[in-house]
Amino acid sequence: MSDKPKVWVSRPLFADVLDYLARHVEVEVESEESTRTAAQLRQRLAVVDGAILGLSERVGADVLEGNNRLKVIANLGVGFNNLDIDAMTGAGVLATNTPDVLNESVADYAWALMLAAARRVGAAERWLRAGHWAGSAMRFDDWLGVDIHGKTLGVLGMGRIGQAIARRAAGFDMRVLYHNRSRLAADIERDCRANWVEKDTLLSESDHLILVLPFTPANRHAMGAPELARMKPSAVLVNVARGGIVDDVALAAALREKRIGAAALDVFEGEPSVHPDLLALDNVVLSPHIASASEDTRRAMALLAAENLLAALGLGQSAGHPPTPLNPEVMDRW
Ligand code: 8YV
Repeated sequence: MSDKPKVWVSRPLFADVLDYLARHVEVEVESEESTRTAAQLRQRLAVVDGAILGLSERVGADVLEGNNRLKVIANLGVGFNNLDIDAMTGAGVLATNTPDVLNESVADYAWALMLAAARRVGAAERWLRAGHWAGSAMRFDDWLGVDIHGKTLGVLGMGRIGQAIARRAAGFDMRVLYHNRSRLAADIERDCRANWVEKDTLLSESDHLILVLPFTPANRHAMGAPELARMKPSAVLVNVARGGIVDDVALAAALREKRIGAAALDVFEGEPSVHPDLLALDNVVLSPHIASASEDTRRAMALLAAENLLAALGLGQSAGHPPTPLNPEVMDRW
């Protein structure tokens, strides 16, 4: 039997990242991503020193109960609403996430969704693939979308990803408004060419509104029926943040009744299920939570998670100093 620490990786990862881990620890990796109950997770985590998990694994006090071995959970994502940080701190387990390495790729993808929804790329492609183009008399005023250039971009949640989204707007000659609990420093606002406004103003003035808020209980349904009602009837709404920030049923109703123009969603309440009301609509672009999924970025996220995991176990090139800890105070108690 190996005397190396033992770690569990809950889904397939890049081979070179697994090789890096295997140089230092005994690794058990799942060959596919699957949903586990709290009891299954508790069992799995009871026999390892560390784990790399993803957003579909929820870790709370119930999962950690009686576990005296586990030291670290490295989450594959910047968001960590799947982890109960207080419960982890109470149990002496370090939590880490993967900030920054994904900012630019998520910003790229938010733009891809905004462009696709505004110019009806998904619906047009479905129509073409269904064979409707050949043989149809296409009209000059068919397939009209709304412009992006010269319009007003709104960003709700102006952290590092929000700022990366805003900076891209200069190339499209857009006016940029944002709302955040706290206003950004003047030099960052200048760099992003963005102006802070109240949330109501953001809702009513944005032609295109991108949500980049972290999920907290207070942000649940931050975009519900009352907020949607304030938007322009031509507006495009994009969510690359978290399911649950938008009330999906209220959004589907607003899209169906053309109270807003279009939407694009990468995240959903209760994902991987998508509400049937959304699936029934043509003016919404839907994607399966892939905003960070570029080759380079997913690799960088996996490597950062691996580095965090090893460092917490006193191994690897950052031994003892996990690069991006969420509750570093637990390390004082080890
Ligand atoms: C996911 C994300 O981690 O970083 C986050 O918070 O939501 C994404 O990058 C990724 O899609 C894997 O589920």
